[in-house]
Amino acid sequence: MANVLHKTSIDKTRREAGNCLAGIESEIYRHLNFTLGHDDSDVEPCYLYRALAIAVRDRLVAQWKVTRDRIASSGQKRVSYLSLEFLIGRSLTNAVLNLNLEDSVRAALNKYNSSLEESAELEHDAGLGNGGLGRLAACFLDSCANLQLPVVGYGIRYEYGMFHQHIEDGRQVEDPDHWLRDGNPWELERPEDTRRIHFYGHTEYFVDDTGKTCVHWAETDDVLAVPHDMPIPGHSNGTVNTLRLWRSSATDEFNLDEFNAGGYSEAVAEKNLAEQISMVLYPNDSSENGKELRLKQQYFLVSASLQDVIEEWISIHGEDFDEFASHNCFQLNDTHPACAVPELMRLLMDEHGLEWDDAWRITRQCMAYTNHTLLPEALERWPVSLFSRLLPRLMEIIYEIDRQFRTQLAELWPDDAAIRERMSLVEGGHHPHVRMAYLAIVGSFSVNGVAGLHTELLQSGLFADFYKLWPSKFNNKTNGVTQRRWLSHCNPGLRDLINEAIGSEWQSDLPKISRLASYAEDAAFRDRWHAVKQENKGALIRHVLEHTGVRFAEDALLDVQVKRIHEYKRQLLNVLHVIHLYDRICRGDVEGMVPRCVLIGGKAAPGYHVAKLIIKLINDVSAVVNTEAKTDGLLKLVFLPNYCVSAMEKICPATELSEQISTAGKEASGTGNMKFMMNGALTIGTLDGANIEIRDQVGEENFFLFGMTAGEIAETRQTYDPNSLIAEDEEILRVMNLLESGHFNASEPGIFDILTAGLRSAEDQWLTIADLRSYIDAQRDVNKSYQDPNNWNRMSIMNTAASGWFSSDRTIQQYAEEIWNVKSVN
Ligand code: 26Q
Repeated sequence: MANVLHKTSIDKTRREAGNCLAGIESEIYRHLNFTLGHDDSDVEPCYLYRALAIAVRDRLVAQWKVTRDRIASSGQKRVSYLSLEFLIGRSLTNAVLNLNLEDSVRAALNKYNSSLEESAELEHDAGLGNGGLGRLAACFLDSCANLQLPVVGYGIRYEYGMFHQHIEDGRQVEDPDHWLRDGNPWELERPEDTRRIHFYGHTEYFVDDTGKTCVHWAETDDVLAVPHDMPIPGHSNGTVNTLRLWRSSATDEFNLDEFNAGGYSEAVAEKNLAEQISMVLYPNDSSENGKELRLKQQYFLVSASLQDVIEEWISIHGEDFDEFASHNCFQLNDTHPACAVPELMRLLMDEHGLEWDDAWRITRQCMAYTNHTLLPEALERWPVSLFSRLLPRLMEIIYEIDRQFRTQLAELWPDDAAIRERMSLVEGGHHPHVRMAYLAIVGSFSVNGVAGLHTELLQSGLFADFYKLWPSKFNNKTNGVTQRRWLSHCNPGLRDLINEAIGSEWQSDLPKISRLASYAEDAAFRDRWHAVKQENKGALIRHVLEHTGVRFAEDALLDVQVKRIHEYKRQLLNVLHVIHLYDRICRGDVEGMVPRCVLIGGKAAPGYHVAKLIIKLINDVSAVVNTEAKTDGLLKLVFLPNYCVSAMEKICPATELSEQISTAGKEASGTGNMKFMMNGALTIGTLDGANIEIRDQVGEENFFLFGMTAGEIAETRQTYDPNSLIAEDEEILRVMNLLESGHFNASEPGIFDILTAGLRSAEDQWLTIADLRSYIDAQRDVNKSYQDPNNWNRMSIMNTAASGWFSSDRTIQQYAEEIWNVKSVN
């Protein structure tokens, strides 16, 4: 007991040291002068940022080691979160606030005539993800550190993250994101933990001294995985967890033979090949693209991470794996790391001598799989031919898992050969494929969806056969987002107002934010709430003006849709509504119309032509709408280029209306919807993904619902006739006529024909026209509610007050209790 007290008091002293003003100021000075070699007299902002970042990092490093030791000595079960994406964004403000350093940092920067905001803006986003799935992984790490859970994130240190987007002539142009070019103060390279990864080659069978048949994966091309660790601080709790990102590097011996043969260039070229693996993040988030390099990335991450965990296990327990599964859990972020199933089998059998049955029992006890999509085109399938060539030993293991699984199915349903084909891990035919989702399901003890409806649809549709076989494997974990980044840090004005009203406990216990509900009836509080929103709008309006040249009005309803551009997310539906408003304005039908500014942002996958055309349409409609004199003071539309984490930090505090308008049954969860709600935006949305739960929490009177349910969508598909719907609705007909007459693309006739033909097609997957009337009507309700600021502000407060359920702390607590079976270490 005395020991424990002693340790706690050290931690407390450390935490307090984090708040010492003279400390941080002198450390910035020291790093400026000695670490960076700059004169203190005339400091450039970028050096000030770096000196500050290193000073803050030093504090993290001290707590980091304490956290590691504490976890090691606890002997607790550990979780590895395996993900090809971690969309971290910036780290400076996050670290400063979590360390309670805000006041001292501000004071120190003040002496250099600078500010925390100025420094923060100089940091490049760590854009190591596409969108929802990657940002979810980042929110989860934040919550794990906040809850002091022993969870390590494992990912890839891409040299180039998500591309930057700019617009030329209305079209998306991609620029490389060389985010590491100025160095990265938020990582520590750990060459001592380098791992070796095998590719290609073939397998050889031999009998060892004990008479056991063993497998050797021979003549491989090897690559090294070098870890770079990023600190993940908890919220003022002394915990700093780890995100371990792997960089690929050539092996040392790669060039010897070639050098000796005089093949210098060949040797260097080979080095490039090895280093390609961690070079770039694949920028598609909704369809697999079948590239060999992508499969290499997946295996690279998985093998390095599993070896890491096993090495650490052996350093403590030796080669005894009996307790391995009760001390380790691997959470697979979608199927991207699903190779972990056969790779853990391989490591346990080929490298550590376990028998198949023992290895299989362990594997199935420690793998858990999260599904993030219902779109069939996004389900990963890899050609057996590619798999066998790149990872021959893994392919053999998959075939054996499949053989045993089929045997089990044959015993259960001897007369049903069809179900064996349907459920097999290897899809037959002339070009057989590995079904990664089925591999993940068969190899895991838990399969979860990311929102209530999504999990139900997985169980009744995509994975129905597996649900019938193993109902208890399936569970739901509705997504959440971290209120630290998505309210406290990005919206300090609202944070302070909330703290004043109800205290600050909500920052690590979001359900407490429900105490705000009673303030919705307080007129003075509503005015202050409104004032904060107006101030945030002002800041965003300046940002939009600077980046697009379009000036939004302060008194206009700020209506926002930011997310990846995809047909199922229906940015087109939003544009059709804008065209409808434009048409009404041109006709003079403006009675009661509140001024509205519509902002759309998001990236299109570079190979997704229709998504790119939607961006072009938004820009072309915007050019016409914003220059028409009649719309002045009533309507504006802009496409804000390069939507990313740090852009969302400016956008969500200012947003009044959040557009969550996907075709029901298509958006697994959505997480932007939660960020907007937390910041007091009202949602106009379909009954899709987590929108359903948002509406349940906030009440139907505080949510603008429209559109068909997932069930109605499925039914309507059979008889869908968009042309009749258009012909029978005069307002919709006018919108289509404007679009089809070339009104928005006079200089490039016909460019949007693909889009209009899609809208009119009975085969339209997204049923945009089917929901348009209902959407226009719901937007009329929005308009009406906005006319009365008292009413609107009341609803806005109620949205923030009802957002408690959508903290990723809640989500992670559920993962910890219901899947991982881990407890906090403190
Ligand atoms: C797959 C193979 C090859 C290359 C890329 C990919 C790939 C990469 C990323 C496929 C999908 C993704 C990302 C998917 C994603 O972000 N899904 C979103 O996940 C969120 C978090 O659960 C949900 O809220 C969203 O509804 C879901 O669309």
